[in-house]
Amino acid sequence: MIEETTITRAIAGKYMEKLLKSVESDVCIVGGGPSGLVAAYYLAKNGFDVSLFEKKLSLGGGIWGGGMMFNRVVVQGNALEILDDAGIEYEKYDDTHYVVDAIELASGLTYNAIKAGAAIFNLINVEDVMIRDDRMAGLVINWTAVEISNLHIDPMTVACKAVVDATGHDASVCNIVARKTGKLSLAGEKYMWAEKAEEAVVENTSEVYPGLFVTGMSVAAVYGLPRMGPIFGGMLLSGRKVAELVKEKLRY
Ligand code: 48F
Repeated sequence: MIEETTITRAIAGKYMEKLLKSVESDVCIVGGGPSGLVAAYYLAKNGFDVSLFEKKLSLGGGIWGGGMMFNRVVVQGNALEILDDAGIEYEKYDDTHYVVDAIELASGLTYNAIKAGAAIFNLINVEDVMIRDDRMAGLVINWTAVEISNLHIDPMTVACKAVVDATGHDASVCNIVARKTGKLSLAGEKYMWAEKAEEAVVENTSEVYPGLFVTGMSVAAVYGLPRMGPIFGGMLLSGRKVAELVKEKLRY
């Protein structure tokens, strides 16, 4: 027999279980766009406790709309391995460019991150950070609905050993750390130049403050790199690289 109150108990109880487990994680990823989801996938697959916080209802960030609402994106050949790992299909356009269905990319990366073991929370906004002894110690979180409705409600906190800023053009976490510590400065994203941007984003994916790593378009915001539009290989490769960097860091 179906009981409405059982449904309530099941949802509330299981959600709390997941949230309580994420009060302390190895890695907190902020933002569920392509770079954050790829980072979550590789870190979880390597056995790390990963919690990912996304402020919007859906995961996938800037993937869904493709280029100008044509829901296809381009990925270059050197990133196909990541699509293969995720079981996402692509079609060759020429020797450099491959075309991917934006919906399949967004949902495929999300599905794989969850299946690898990452705990994903949507509708939660990261509004501040915790720092101890000049090192990232965790995040300050609140419901996005609280932010939108401008309610005066205090947030809560989660602890972790490393934070990944995967918030895209906003570079939200880096901006907070810059403003509150004075130990990081953001050069700001530059004009469109896809070829240069794609390479530079991956090259500059790095730890920018002790325990704070940057991936995806946040890298461009921190290092003053050009933008690239609807080509996503750099985002995928940056996500995989940041997972490697965090893995190395947490080993010691
Ligand atoms: O913007 P987004 O897709 O970031 P990305 O992984 O990829 C960029 C590309 O989509 C595209 C591009 C390159 O081809 O130019 O724009 O760098 O995803 C970032 C996610 O972070 C969420 C935001 O809603 C989005 O889904 N986000 C931003 N700030 C916060 C946040 C925050 N403070 N708390 C939680 N989530």
